[in-house]
Amino acid sequence: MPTLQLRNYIDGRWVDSSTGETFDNIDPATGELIASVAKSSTADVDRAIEAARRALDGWRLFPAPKRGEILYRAGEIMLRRKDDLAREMTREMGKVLPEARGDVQEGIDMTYYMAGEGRRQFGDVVPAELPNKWAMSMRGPVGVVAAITPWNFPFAIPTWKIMPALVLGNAVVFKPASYTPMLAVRLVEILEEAGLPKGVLNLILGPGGELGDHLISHPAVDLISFTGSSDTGSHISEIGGRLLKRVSCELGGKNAIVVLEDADVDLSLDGIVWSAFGTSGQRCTAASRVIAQTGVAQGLIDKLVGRAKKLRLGSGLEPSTDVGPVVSASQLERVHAFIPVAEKEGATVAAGGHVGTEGALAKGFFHEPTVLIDVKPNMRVAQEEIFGPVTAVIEVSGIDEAIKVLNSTKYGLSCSVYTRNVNNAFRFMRDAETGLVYINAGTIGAEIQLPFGGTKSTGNGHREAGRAALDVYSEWKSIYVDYSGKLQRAQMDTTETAKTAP
Ligand code: UN1
Repeated sequence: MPTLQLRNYIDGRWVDSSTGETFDNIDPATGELIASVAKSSTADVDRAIEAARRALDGWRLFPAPKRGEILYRAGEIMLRRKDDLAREMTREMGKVLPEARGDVQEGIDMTYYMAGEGRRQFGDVVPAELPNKWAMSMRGPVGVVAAITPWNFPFAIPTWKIMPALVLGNAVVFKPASYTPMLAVRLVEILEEAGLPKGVLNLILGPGGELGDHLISHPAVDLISFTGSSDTGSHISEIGGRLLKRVSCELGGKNAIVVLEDADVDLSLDGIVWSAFGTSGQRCTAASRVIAQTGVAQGLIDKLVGRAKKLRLGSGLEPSTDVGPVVSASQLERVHAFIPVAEKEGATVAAGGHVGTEGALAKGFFHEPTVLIDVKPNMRVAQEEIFGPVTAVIEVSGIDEAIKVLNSTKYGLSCSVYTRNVNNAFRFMRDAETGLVYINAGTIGAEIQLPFGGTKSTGNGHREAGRAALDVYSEWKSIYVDYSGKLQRAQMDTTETAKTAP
């Protein structure tokens, strides 16, 4: 069978890289070649941006409800193709099939939600301080959006950026992670089929680095929306900041599940196993810390170790698999390098800790679900994002210490507390310095109708999803209409006009 070719999409056409160069797309469970992918040059990036710029005016003037209808049609196509998309996702980046279906579903949810915004995009009409004067605000597009997306949610996260951008009348240049070009191509195909006019959405494939820098520093790009590591986010913000572009970053996390002595410990175990080892720990919301109160710590550790050891590694396409591979050989190396770091600092590996090498596992990039104990809050494994199936258990004396430890990292994305005490739950909701807080549930699984994002080094103050996403992808315009037929001076004529008002 000839190798699948994945191409760029520029100005409504599927095209090879201008240099003809390609790179390989690899199945992380087997090491097999899935596709040959266009490796774009900076000239391709220029073409994509120019096409977006040309399409912008027509799209801005296309009625928003009609833009929403295209999104709605895209959502219908996604729903019909859900299983095929999920299967391709599992092959491309490894997550187990039910989770891949969840990723596609999250994309469908976001697409429908933003389709509805075609008929909303509310502004305000407010009273003016002068007579015979009208005051209102409305949203308009920002311009050309560079959407730079990660491989861990290769379908959902692109929809978080592309759908609000499109429904608000922006044109987009989409640069997905180089590990997941296939799902990016599928998403663009769906929008093309749904009737998106040419040039409104353009796809550029290839590794970041030079390509990414060229994209974000191009004068015709107005907004950069990025999800990925804090280091790259800071690099992008530096360039974008210097050029006064709008930059929205969704970055790392070091999320924790707190288990207090008044918790349902067995329930917390389900949440911990799901949040720490689901998606092989490769979610920015993954629970890579467990903060346990002394009275329940040992029992919790014993059960958690038992559960972690029972999880089956394997291809995400096999129904018997609990935990799939990590995305690449280099990611496997990065994750595994944390084990000696933890041991050197005095932590103990209580479960897992090895790279999977038995049988078929040797061909892919597998890491055993790992539980670290004897962890102190300042150790590297308790502070740094690992992005793999590794979680660190920290013991604390009570809720005060738990909240202090929870907030002691540079990140602030997600957290949870297990407690049956309503007072503790409310204190936790108030004092947790994270963008997402869960009570009696794990740290993963945010729904698209609420804001998604975090504090501190997790981002730069923006939120994706929900109504909040509209603020990233639109400019407010405040409009005053004076129909008095004379010069009226705001802030100065108020008393006078009050006296003379009809
Ligand atoms: C991510 O890992 O970057 O809340 C996104 C969750 C998912 C999204 C995760 N809905 O875990």
